[in-house]
Amino acid sequence: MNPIADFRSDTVTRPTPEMRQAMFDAEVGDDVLGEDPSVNRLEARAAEITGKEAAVFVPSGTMGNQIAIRAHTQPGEEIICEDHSHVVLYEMGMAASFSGCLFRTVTTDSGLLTWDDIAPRLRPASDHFRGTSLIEIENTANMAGGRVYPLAQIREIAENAHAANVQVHMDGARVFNAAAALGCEVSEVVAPVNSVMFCLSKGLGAPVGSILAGPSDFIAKARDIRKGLGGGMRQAGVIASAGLVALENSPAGLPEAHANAKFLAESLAAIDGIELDPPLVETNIIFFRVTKPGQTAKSLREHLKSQGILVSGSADRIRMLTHHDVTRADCERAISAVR
Ligand code: TLP
Repeated sequence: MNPIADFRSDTVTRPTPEMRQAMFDAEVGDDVLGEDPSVNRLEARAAEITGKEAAVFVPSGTMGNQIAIRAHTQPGEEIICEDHSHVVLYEMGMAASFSGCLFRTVTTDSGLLTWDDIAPRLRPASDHFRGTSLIEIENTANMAGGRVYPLAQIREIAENAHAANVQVHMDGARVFNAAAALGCEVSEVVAPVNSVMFCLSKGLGAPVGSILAGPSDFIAKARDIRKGLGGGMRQAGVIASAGLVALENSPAGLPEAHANAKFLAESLAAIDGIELDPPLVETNIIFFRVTKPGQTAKSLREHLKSQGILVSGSADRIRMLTHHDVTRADCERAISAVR
Protein backbone atom coordinates (compact mmCIF):
# COMPACT_ATOMS: atom_id res chain seq x y z
CA MET A 1 0.00 0.00 0.00
CA ASN A 2 1.29 3.49 -0.89
CA PRO A 3 1.33 6.24 1.78
CA ILE A 4 -0.31 8.49 -0.83
CA ALA A 5 -2.60 6.72 -3.27
CA ASP A 6 -2.76 8.87 -6.37
CA PHE A 7 -5.87 8.22 -8.48
CA ARG A 8 -5.90 11.68 -10.12
CA SER A 9 -4.67 10.35 -13.46
CA ASP A 10 -2.57 7.65 -15.10
CA THR A 11 -0.19 10.49 -16.03
CA VAL A 12 1.22 10.39 -12.46
CA THR A 13 2.98 7.03 -12.85
CA ARG A 14 6.69 6.96 -12.11
CA PRO A 15 9.19 5.10 -14.30
CA THR A 16 9.80 1.47 -13.30
CA PRO A 17 13.31 0.28 -12.32
CA GLU A 18 13.62 -1.28 -15.82
CA MET A 19 12.80 2.06 -17.43
CA ARG A 20 15.30 3.90 -15.22
CA GLN A 21 18.00 1.36 -16.11
CA ALA A 22 17.21 1.69 -19.82
CA MET A 23 17.44 5.48 -19.49
CA PHE A 24 20.81 5.15 -17.77
CA ASP A 25 22.10 2.82 -20.48
CA ALA A 26 20.48 4.65 -23.41
CA GLU A 27 22.43 5.00 -26.63
CA VAL A 28 21.90 8.58 -27.80
CA GLY A 29 22.66 10.93 -30.69
CA ASP A 30 21.23 14.12 -32.12
CA ASP A 31 17.66 13.29 -33.05
CA VAL A 32 17.22 16.53 -35.01
CA LEU A 33 19.84 15.03 -37.34
CA GLY A 34 18.03 11.66 -37.20
CA GLU A 35 20.99 10.17 -35.32
CA ASP A 36 19.52 9.04 -32.02
CA PRO A 37 19.46 5.22 -32.20
CA SER A 38 17.03 4.87 -29.27
CA VAL A 39 14.53 7.31 -30.79
CA ASN A 40 14.87 5.58 -34.15
CA ARG A 41 14.21 2.21 -32.52
CA LEU A 42 11.19 3.57 -30.65
CA GLU A 43 9.69 5.10 -33.77
CA ALA A 44 10.25 1.92 -35.80
CA ARG A 45 8.71 -0.23 -33.06
CA ALA A 46 5.74 2.14 -32.69
CA ALA A 47 5.12 2.00 -36.45
CA GLU A 48 5.24 -1.80 -36.28
CA ILE A 49 2.85 -2.03 -33.32
CA THR A 50 0.33 0.37 -34.87
CA GLY A 51 0.72 -1.19 -38.33
CA LYS A 52 1.37 2.26 -39.82
CA GLU A 53 4.12 3.16 -42.32
CA ALA A 54 5.93 5.55 -40.00
CA ALA A 55 5.89 7.15 -36.57
CA VAL A 56 7.38 10.18 -34.86
CA PHE A 57 8.19 10.66 -31.17
CA VAL A 58 6.69 13.83 -29.69
CA PRO A 59 7.00 15.33 -26.20
CA SER A 60 3.29 15.10 -25.35
CA GLY A 61 -0.11 13.88 -26.44
CA THR A 62 -1.23 17.45 -26.95
CA MET A 63 1.62 18.13 -29.36
CA GLY A 64 0.89 14.87 -31.21
CA ASN A 65 -2.80 15.73 -31.66
CA GLN A 66 -2.09 19.31 -32.68
CA ILE A 67 0.56 18.30 -35.21
CA ALA A 68 -1.93 15.81 -36.66
CA ILE A 69 -4.63 18.46 -36.96
CA ARG A 70 -2.24 20.87 -38.63
CA ALA A 71 -0.93 18.23 -41.03
CA HIS A 72 -4.42 17.01 -42.02
CA THR A 73 -6.10 20.39 -42.52
CA GLN A 74 -6.02 23.85 -44.10
CA PRO A 75 -7.15 27.01 -42.28
CA GLY A 76 -10.92 27.49 -42.30
CA GLU A 77 -11.67 23.78 -42.56
CA GLU A 78 -13.95 21.92 -40.16
CA ILE A 79 -13.18 19.09 -37.76
CA ILE A 80 -15.99 16.88 -36.48
CA CYS A 81 -15.49 15.41 -33.04
CA GLU A 82 -17.22 14.68 -29.74
CA ASP A 83 -18.03 17.67 -27.57
CA HIS A 84 -15.97 16.46 -24.59
CA SER A 85 -12.87 15.52 -26.60
CA HIS A 86 -9.46 16.42 -25.22
CA VAL A 87 -8.71 18.34 -28.44
CA VAL A 88 -11.76 20.53 -27.81
CA LEU A 89 -11.58 21.01 -24.05
CA TYR A 90 -7.96 20.75 -22.96
CA GLU A 91 -5.59 21.72 -25.77
CA MET A 92 -5.56 25.48 -25.29
CA GLY A 93 -7.75 26.22 -28.32
CA MET A 94 -4.82 25.29 -30.56
CA ALA A 95 -6.95 23.79 -33.35
CA ALA A 96 -8.23 27.35 -33.82
CA SER A 97 -5.12 29.38 -33.04
CA PHE A 98 -2.48 27.12 -34.60
CA SER A 99 -4.37 25.42 -37.45
CA GLY A 100 -7.18 27.94 -38.00
CA CYS A 101 -9.84 25.22 -37.91
CA LEU A 102 -13.40 25.13 -36.61
CA PHE A 103 -14.86 22.32 -34.54
CA ARG A 104 -18.30 20.96 -35.30
CA THR A 105 -18.97 18.92 -32.18
CA VAL A 106 -21.47 16.21 -31.32
CA THR A 107 -22.65 15.70 -27.74
CA THR A 108 -23.03 12.08 -26.70
CA ASP A 109 -23.36 10.22 -23.38
CA SER A 110 -20.81 7.58 -24.35
CA GLY A 111 -18.14 9.91 -25.75
CA LEU A 112 -18.20 7.66 -28.83
CA LEU A 113 -19.34 8.91 -32.24
CA THR A 114 -21.32 6.90 -34.75
CA TRP A 115 -21.49 7.61 -38.47
CA ASP A 116 -25.12 8.70 -37.90
CA ASP A 117 -23.85 11.42 -35.54
CA ILE A 118 -21.24 12.56 -38.02
CA ALA A 119 -23.12 12.45 -41.35
CA PRO A 120 -25.43 15.45 -40.71
CA ARG A 121 -22.45 17.63 -39.77
CA LEU A 122 -20.30 16.70 -42.75
CA ARG A 123 -20.03 19.51 -45.31
CA PRO A 124 -18.19 19.35 -48.62
CA ALA A 125 -16.46 22.63 -49.53
CA SER A 126 -18.66 25.17 -51.30
CA ASP A 127 -18.68 28.85 -52.20
CA HIS A 128 -19.70 29.61 -48.60
CA PHE A 129 -17.49 27.38 -46.43
CA ARG A 130 -14.31 25.34 -46.62
CA GLY A 131 -15.94 22.11 -45.55
CA THR A 132 -14.99 19.14 -43.39
CA SER A 133 -11.50 17.75 -43.76
CA LEU A 134 -11.07 15.77 -40.55
CA ILE A 135 -12.94 13.58 -38.10
CA GLU A 136 -11.30 13.11 -34.72
CA ILE A 137 -12.24 10.23 -32.44
CA GLU A 138 -10.95 9.67 -28.92
CA ASN A 139 -10.30 6.06 -27.91
CA THR A 140 -10.69 5.52 -25.03
CA ALA A 141 -13.03 8.46 -24.42
CA ASN A 142 -11.56 10.10 -21.35
CA MET A 143 -14.40 12.34 -20.16
CA ALA A 144 -16.97 9.62 -20.75
CA GLY A 145 -15.14 7.34 -18.32
CA GLY A 146 -12.70 5.54 -20.61
CA ARG A 147 -15.29 4.08 -22.96
CA VAL A 148 -14.00 1.96 -25.85
CA TYR A 149 -14.99 2.18 -29.52
CA PRO A 150 -16.26 -1.16 -30.90
CA LEU A 151 -14.05 -2.05 -33.88
CA ALA A 152 -17.00 -2.07 -36.28
CA GLN A 153 -17.91 1.50 -35.27
CA ILE A 154 -14.39 2.75 -36.11
CA ARG A 155 -14.51 0.92 -39.43
CA GLU A 156 -17.90 2.37 -40.33
CA ILE A 157 -16.74 5.91 -39.54
CA ALA A 158 -13.50 5.55 -41.49
CA GLU A 159 -15.04 3.88 -44.55
CA ASN A 160 -17.70 6.57 -44.87
CA ALA A 161 -15.22 9.37 -44.14
CA HIS A 162 -12.79 8.14 -46.77
CA ALA A 163 -15.59 7.85 -49.31
CA ALA A 164 -16.27 11.55 -48.63
CA ASN A 165 -12.54 12.38 -48.94
CA VAL A 166 -12.27 13.15 -45.21
CA GLN A 167 -9.40 11.92 -43.03
CA VAL A 168 -9.77 10.31 -39.59
CA HIS A 169 -7.38 10.93 -36.69
CA MET A 170 -7.59 8.89 -33.50
CA ASP A 171 -6.61 10.48 -30.21
CA GLY A 172 -5.46 7.15 -28.86
CA ALA A 173 -3.84 8.55 -25.73
CA ARG A 174 -5.15 5.33 -24.13
CA VAL A 175 -5.45 3.10 -27.19
CA PHE A 176 -3.52 0.33 -25.43
CA ASN A 177 -6.27 0.33 -22.79
CA ALA A 178 -8.82 0.07 -25.62
CA ALA A 179 -6.99 -2.90 -27.15
CA ALA A 180 -6.68 -4.60 -23.74
CA ALA A 181 -10.41 -4.16 -23.12
CA LEU A 182 -11.27 -5.56 -26.56
CA GLY A 183 -8.70 -8.35 -26.27
CA CYS A 184 -7.16 -7.46 -29.63
CA GLU A 185 -4.01 -5.89 -31.06
CA VAL A 186 -3.53 -2.11 -31.16
CA SER A 187 -2.95 -2.45 -34.92
CA GLU A 188 -6.52 -3.77 -35.33
CA VAL A 189 -7.97 -0.83 -33.40
CA VAL A 190 -6.14 1.76 -35.49
CA ALA A 191 -6.19 0.00 -38.90
CA PRO A 192 -9.15 1.98 -40.28
CA VAL A 193 -7.90 5.46 -39.28
CA ASN A 194 -5.37 7.59 -41.15
CA SER A 195 -3.36 8.61 -38.10
CA VAL A 196 -3.14 7.82 -34.41
CA MET A 197 -1.54 9.54 -31.46
CA PHE A 198 -0.86 7.41 -28.40
CA CYS A 199 0.78 8.28 -25.09
CA LEU A 200 3.71 6.41 -23.58
CA SER A 201 3.30 8.47 -20.42
CA LYS A 202 -0.21 7.38 -19.35
CA GLY A 203 -1.21 3.76 -18.79
CA LEU A 204 2.10 2.56 -20.24
CA GLY A 205 3.94 4.33 -17.43
CA ALA A 206 6.85 5.98 -19.28
CA PRO A 207 7.94 9.32 -17.83
CA VAL A 208 7.60 11.42 -21.00
CA GLY A 209 6.41 11.23 -24.56
CA SER A 210 3.83 10.25 -27.12
CA ILE A 211 3.83 8.83 -30.62
CA LEU A 212 2.13 10.03 -33.78
CA ALA A 213 1.83 7.31 -36.43
CA GLY A 214 0.48 7.28 -39.98
CA PRO A 215 1.51 7.22 -43.64
CA SER A 216 5.16 8.14 -44.43
CA ASP A 217 4.33 11.41 -46.22
CA PHE A 218 2.09 12.49 -43.33
CA ILE A 219 4.83 11.70 -40.78
CA ALA A 220 7.39 13.63 -42.86
CA LYS A 221 5.08 16.64 -42.67
CA ALA A 222 4.57 16.00 -38.95
CA ARG A 223 8.36 16.10 -38.39
CA ASP A 224 8.51 19.54 -40.03
CA ILE A 225 5.68 20.83 -37.86
CA ARG A 226 7.24 19.31 -34.72
CA LYS A 227 10.51 21.11 -35.46
CA GLY A 228 8.64 24.38 -35.96
CA LEU A 229 7.00 23.97 -32.58
CA GLY A 230 10.37 23.49 -30.91
CA GLY A 231 9.78 19.77 -30.53
CA GLY A 232 13.19 18.74 -31.91
CA MET A 233 14.57 17.09 -28.79
CA ARG A 234 18.24 16.31 -29.56
CA GLN A 235 19.48 13.42 -27.30
CA ALA A 236 15.92 12.28 -26.68
CA GLY A 237 17.06 8.66 -26.50
CA VAL A 238 17.23 9.17 -22.75
CA ILE A 239 13.44 9.29 -22.66
CA ALA A 240 12.76 7.19 -25.76
CA SER A 241 14.52 4.24 -24.11
CA ALA A 242 11.98 4.32 -21.27
CA GLY A 243 9.26 4.45 -23.94
CA LEU A 244 10.66 1.30 -25.54
CA VAL A 245 10.50 -0.54 -22.21
CA ALA A 246 6.94 0.76 -21.76
CA LEU A 247 5.91 -0.57 -25.18
CA GLU A 248 7.27 -4.03 -24.45
CA ASN A 249 6.38 -4.46 -20.77
CA SER A 250 3.45 -2.29 -19.83
CA PRO A 251 0.52 -3.56 -21.95
CA ALA A 252 0.57 -6.80 -19.94
CA GLY A 253 -0.29 -4.84 -16.79
CA LEU A 254 -3.36 -3.08 -18.20
CA PRO A 255 -5.89 -5.87 -17.47
CA GLU A 256 -4.98 -5.63 -13.77
CA ALA A 257 -5.55 -1.84 -13.81
CA HIS A 258 -8.90 -2.47 -15.50
CA ALA A 259 -9.84 -5.11 -12.91
CA ASN A 260 -8.99 -2.64 -10.14
CA ALA A 261 -11.19 0.01 -11.78
CA LYS A 262 -14.06 -2.48 -12.01
CA PHE A 263 -13.57 -3.43 -8.37
CA LEU A 264 -13.56 0.25 -7.34
CA ALA A 265 -16.64 0.97 -9.44
CA GLU A 266 -18.66 -1.95 -8.10
CA SER A 267 -17.71 -1.21 -4.48
CA LEU A 268 -18.33 2.54 -4.75
CA ALA A 269 -21.67 2.04 -6.52
CA ALA A 270 -22.86 0.03 -3.50
CA ILE A 271 -22.30 3.03 -1.18
CA ASP A 272 -25.36 5.12 -0.36
CA GLY A 273 -24.99 8.64 -1.82
CA ILE A 274 -22.68 7.65 -4.69
CA GLU A 275 -24.04 7.58 -8.24
CA LEU A 276 -22.07 5.36 -10.60
CA ASP A 277 -22.98 2.78 -13.24
CA PRO A 278 -20.37 -0.04 -13.02
CA PRO A 279 -21.14 -1.71 -16.38
CA LEU A 280 -19.99 1.52 -18.07
CA VAL A 281 -16.50 1.11 -16.60
CA GLU A 282 -14.65 -0.66 -19.42
CA THR A 283 -11.05 0.39 -18.79
CA ASN A 284 -9.14 2.35 -16.12
CA ILE A 285 -11.27 5.51 -15.68
CA ILE A 286 -14.24 5.94 -13.38
CA PHE A 287 -16.43 8.98 -12.79
CA PHE A 288 -19.08 9.27 -10.10
CA ARG A 289 -21.42 11.83 -8.57
CA VAL A 290 -21.96 12.52 -4.90
CA THR A 291 -25.70 12.62 -4.18
CA LYS A 292 -25.67 12.41 -0.39
CA PRO A 293 -27.39 15.51 1.06
CA GLY A 294 -24.90 17.93 2.59
CA GLN A 295 -21.95 16.43 0.66
CA THR A 296 -20.40 17.56 -2.62
CA ALA A 297 -17.73 16.25 -4.96
CA LYS A 298 -15.45 18.95 -3.56
CA SER A 299 -16.07 18.05 0.09
CA LEU A 300 -15.45 14.36 -0.65
CA ARG A 301 -12.24 15.17 -2.57
CA GLU A 302 -11.01 17.14 0.43
CA HIS A 303 -11.91 14.35 2.85
CA LEU A 304 -10.09 11.81 0.68
CA LYS A 305 -7.06 14.07 0.44
CA SER A 306 -6.91 14.26 4.23
CA GLN A 307 -6.71 10.43 4.17
CA GLY A 308 -3.84 10.41 1.63
CA ILE A 309 -6.07 9.56 -1.32
CA LEU A 310 -5.86 11.89 -4.31
CA VAL A 311 -8.67 12.04 -6.88
CA SER A 312 -9.57 14.57 -9.58
CA GLY A 313 -12.79 15.81 -11.17
CA SER A 314 -15.03 18.83 -11.47
CA ALA A 315 -17.66 20.62 -9.36
CA ASP A 316 -20.14 17.77 -9.72
CA ARG A 317 -18.09 14.68 -10.54
CA ILE A 318 -15.14 12.79 -9.11
CA ARG A 319 -12.69 11.08 -11.46
CA MET A 320 -10.42 8.20 -10.44
CA LEU A 321 -7.94 6.38 -12.65
CA THR A 322 -6.20 3.11 -11.91
CA HIS A 323 -2.67 2.47 -13.17
CA HIS A 324 0.46 0.52 -12.29
CA ASP A 325 1.27 2.71 -9.29
CA VAL A 326 -1.99 2.01 -7.42
CA THR A 327 -2.61 -1.38 -5.87
CA ARG A 328 -5.73 -3.33 -4.91
CA ALA A 329 -4.97 -2.34 -1.29
CA ASP A 330 -5.00 1.35 -2.33
CA CYS A 331 -8.41 0.77 -3.93
CA GLU A 332 -9.71 -0.86 -0.72
CA ARG A 333 -8.45 2.08 1.30
CA ALA A 334 -10.14 4.53 -1.07
CA ILE A 335 -13.42 2.64 -0.84
CA SER A 336 -13.44 2.69 2.96
CA ALA A 337 -12.50 6.38 3.00
CA VAL A 338 -15.44 7.15 0.70
CA ARG A 339 -17.74 5.00 2.82
N1 TLP B 1 -5.22 13.86 -20.32
C1 TLP B 1 -4.96 14.31 -18.97
C2 TLP B 1 -5.51 15.72 -18.75
O1 TLP B 1 -5.01 16.59 -19.71
C3 TLP B 1 -7.00 15.80 -18.77
C4 TLP B 1 -5.59 13.34 -18.00
O2 TLP B 1 -5.25 13.42 -16.81
O3 TLP B 1 -6.43 12.53 -18.41
N2 TLP B 1 -5.70 13.00 -25.21
C5 TLP B 1 -6.35 12.49 -24.15
C6 TLP B 1 -7.54 11.62 -24.36
C7 TLP B 1 -5.89 12.77 -22.86
O4 TLP B 1 -6.55 12.27 -21.83
C8 TLP B 1 -4.75 13.59 -22.69
C9 TLP B 1 -4.25 13.97 -21.32
C10 TLP B 1 -4.09 14.08 -23.84
C11 TLP B 1 -4.62 13.77 -25.09
C12 TLP B 1 -2.89 14.97 -23.77
O5 TLP B 1 -1.74 14.32 -23.37
P1 TLP B 1 -0.53 15.17 -22.73
O6 TLP B 1 -0.92 15.43 -21.31
O7 TLP B 1 0.63 14.25 -22.88
O8 TLP B 1 -0.39 16.41 -23.53
